[in-house]
Amino acid sequence: MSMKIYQLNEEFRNIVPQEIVALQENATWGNPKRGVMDLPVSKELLEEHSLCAGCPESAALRYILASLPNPEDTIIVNSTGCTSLMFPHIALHTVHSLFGNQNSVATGIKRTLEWRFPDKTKDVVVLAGDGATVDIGLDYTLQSFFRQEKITTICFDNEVYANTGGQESGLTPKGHVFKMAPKGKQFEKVPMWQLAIDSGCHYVARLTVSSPKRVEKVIKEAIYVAREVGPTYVHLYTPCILEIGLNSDDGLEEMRGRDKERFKFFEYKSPEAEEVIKKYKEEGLL
Ligand SMILES: Cc1ncc(C[n+]2csc(CCOP(=O)(O)OP(=O)(O)O)c2C)c(N)n1
Ligand code: SF4
Ligand SMILES: [Mg+2]
Repeated sequence: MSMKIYQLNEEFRNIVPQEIVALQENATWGNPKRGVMDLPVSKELLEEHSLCAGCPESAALRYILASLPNPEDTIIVNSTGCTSLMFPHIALHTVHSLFGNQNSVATGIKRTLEWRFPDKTKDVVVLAGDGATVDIGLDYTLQSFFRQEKITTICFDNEVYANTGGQESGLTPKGHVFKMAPKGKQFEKVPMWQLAIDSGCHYVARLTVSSPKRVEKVIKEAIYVAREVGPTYVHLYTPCILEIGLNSDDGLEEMRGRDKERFKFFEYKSPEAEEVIKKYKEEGLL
């Protein structure tokens, strides 16, 4: 690793996945201008992850990891679900929290780091599925917004409880039928991005992960605003190709279709957030 946090044991150099060797040799850590353009030479999520082949969650995480401005001092708090299958395969500080508790755990970590390292920048990012963020964890998610915690919350919305076999979630659209929701969803999709604005988030974005550059812009803005102002929320459509019956190479087309309708790019910035974004643009970091 460029920041010498992870060191490759030389005796294993010939047998570890070559991506680990590439990561040690080419990692972009320490360069705040790093981004998705670096992915051809260096990527933190190994190809041998245990998600379904072609799952858009893996592409989304790859883009996010490439876009973190400060990966060596970033802690990602995750929750149970398909997203948690990726974390054993990445080179970054992560915490796996009990399902739904992720924003409370992140709050404790952020506050402790600010107290322990007052002169250092430490970014805390929550990354969890729709079930964890909006159903079982909704209270903890919103309470962290009300308290103005300086953390970024990213929801991977695949509109279903994928990891447990296809139950409907609050983010399933009305009428959708899943294996374990055979009658079809009876009520509307929860407008989580609007709840985030109403609950005090300073930067909110809703998008699919069809465009890596757009994901990079959103993640950087969300992290810089959380660092300086308060809570930020990013809502990403990462369809579960398995549960909606698509092939492994259909995820991108599915997202492009949704770009034009219910996941049309949407962004909200508070006046304080606008100021921070302007400052980082002037510094050439956005
Ligand atoms: C406290 C607790 N309650 C319930 C579960 C069972 N559980 C595991 S994953 C999951 C659903 C995850 O759905 P989501 O957050 O949407 O993530 P996805 O798998 O769709 O990425 C549930 C209910 C659990 N592991 N722990
Ligand atoms: S079950 Fe769905 S969300 Fe989970 S890894 Fe497979 S495609 Fe991705
Ligand atoms: Mg889900």
